[in-house]
Amino acid sequence: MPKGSDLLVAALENEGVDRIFGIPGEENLDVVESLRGSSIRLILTRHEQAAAFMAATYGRLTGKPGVCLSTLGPGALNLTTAAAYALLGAMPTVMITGQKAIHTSPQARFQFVDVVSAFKPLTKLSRQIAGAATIPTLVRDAFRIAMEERPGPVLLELPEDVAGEDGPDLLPVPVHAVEIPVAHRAALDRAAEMILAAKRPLTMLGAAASRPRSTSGLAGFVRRTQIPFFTTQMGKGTVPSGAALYMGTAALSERDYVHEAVDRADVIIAIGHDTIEKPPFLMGPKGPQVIHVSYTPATVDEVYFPHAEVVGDVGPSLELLADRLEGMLRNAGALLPLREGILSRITDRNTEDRWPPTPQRIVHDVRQVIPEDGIVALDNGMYKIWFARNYRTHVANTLLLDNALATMGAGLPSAMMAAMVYPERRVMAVCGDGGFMMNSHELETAVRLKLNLVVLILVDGAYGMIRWKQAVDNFPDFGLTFGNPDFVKYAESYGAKGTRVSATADLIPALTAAFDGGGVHLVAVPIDYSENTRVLVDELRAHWSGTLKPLEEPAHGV
Ligand SMILES: Cc1ncc(C[n+]2csc(CCOP(=O)(O)OP(=O)(O)O)c2C)c(N)n1
Ligand SMILES: [Mg+2]
Repeated sequence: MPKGSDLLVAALENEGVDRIFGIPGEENLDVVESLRGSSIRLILTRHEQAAAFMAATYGRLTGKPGVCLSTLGPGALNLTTAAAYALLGAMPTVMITGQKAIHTSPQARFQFVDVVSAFKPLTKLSRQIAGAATIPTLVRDAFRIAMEERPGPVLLELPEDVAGEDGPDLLPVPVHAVEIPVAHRAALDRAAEMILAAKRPLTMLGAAASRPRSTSGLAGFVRRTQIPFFTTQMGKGTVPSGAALYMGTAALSERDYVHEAVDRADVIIAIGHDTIEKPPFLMGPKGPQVIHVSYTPATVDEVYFPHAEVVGDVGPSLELLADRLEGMLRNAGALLPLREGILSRITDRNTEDRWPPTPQRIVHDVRQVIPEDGIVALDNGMYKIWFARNYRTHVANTLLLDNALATMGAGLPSAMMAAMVYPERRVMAVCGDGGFMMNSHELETAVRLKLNLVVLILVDGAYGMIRWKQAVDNFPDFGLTFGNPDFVKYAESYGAKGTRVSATADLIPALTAAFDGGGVHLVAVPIDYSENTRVLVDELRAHWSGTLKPLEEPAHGV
């Protein structure tokens, strides 16, 4: 007779799960034993948060839920930040937590936390499994909910006695494919009419455009309409071969160079925009007409209130929309003349060799050593704005950043997951010296898993982004600096390799050597953050107040 944990593991195998990340506690020991005889690999991490970041990133990259495991109380609570990361970032994830026995209470309330309630606001579904017989259906439902648009995390709590109890000999619930309906004809006609009437149309690719299932239809839409596009931070890289129509990435909400185009657009086709992202532009009463194209209807917000919606499976719906537009858009390229001005200003100073290197130079050099399909996973810090703005991408999900929860600590685990999913590609984590230290212990996991991974640490001895905001807001410089370990020795103590870059010209050779050498290799480089204020405040302010020569007006259609 199978016990509860056997039914759970059989149900997970049925979902195609091949690895589970986490740290078991005594309440999970039945599950661990069932895993021992299964096809699923248990991958231990050094903190539950990292396990859940990895599981969420698996979901983000594959569209199928990643799975993580923890004990009750303290272990489960360590999953909370990553649950929020998966919820805000729409990453399918299944979290399995242990719990005290529910039929008897031999340990009274020791370590008891109401985990199911704690996770209600952090998940799409948070449930206790109260009996072994319900396991096959609950697991199937959990995976369905985690994957379904809008994807996100689900928590299943398996109490110790339910895991150990004999259950009926049930088969898992078979998995079948589910297609998402395509947008309604009336919605497509309405959207087409607005786009055909536009004088200066612009497409925007948002977070949901990066879903693995989205990306093929998008490229076709861009190619067939020839409307230029910009992206949000999480929508980067979704249009292969669309480079000639790329206008930039909106890393700031307003008054960056890309807003030269955004502010002139009269119709914006917002594909996959999710208002969980920091706004890529601010809608106002006199702004452009916005058409929301996504899997789910728009959430209306103060700065996002679309005028029309095309709701349905994004790829096929865009194909139908392109059918109505192809060859009929006289003004498709009206904003294109702005492109060169915008992009050349973005790349300003990116080959300057001052020491320490500028953020622009670091982004430039990283791009040189990462092939088109290579993956850069960012932690959260000031450099994220520079990478979002300056790092050009040609393949979906090749710049993994978190512009939703924007948590520190996810950079290294998400890069580790990318290296596991794509062992044949180059993968690099880029972290600040603050964010790296939040999960730096996972270097041990990365070494143990024999991953090939380069970890680039940008050293400023500070929580730089907050320090910068403090300065911009005219507060005195106070309270945001810290000391660092010797990063090279630190890496070596984990069995990884380490390099300290001490001249700007050495960065590319150091990164290249790190990739060529294989294994886990940490590269530490200082960064000159004086550019933050020089560009992101002074230069942009001067530009928009007219002391710099404004970009040329588009040649026609404006
Ligand atoms: C878990 C978490 N804590 C705090 C913050 C607020 N925060 C955002 S960026 C930042 C500083 C990041 O410092 P570092 O990683 O060194 O990057 P830097 O900006 O210095 O390049 C902080 C504290 C956050 N986003 N997430
Ligand atoms: Mg820092």
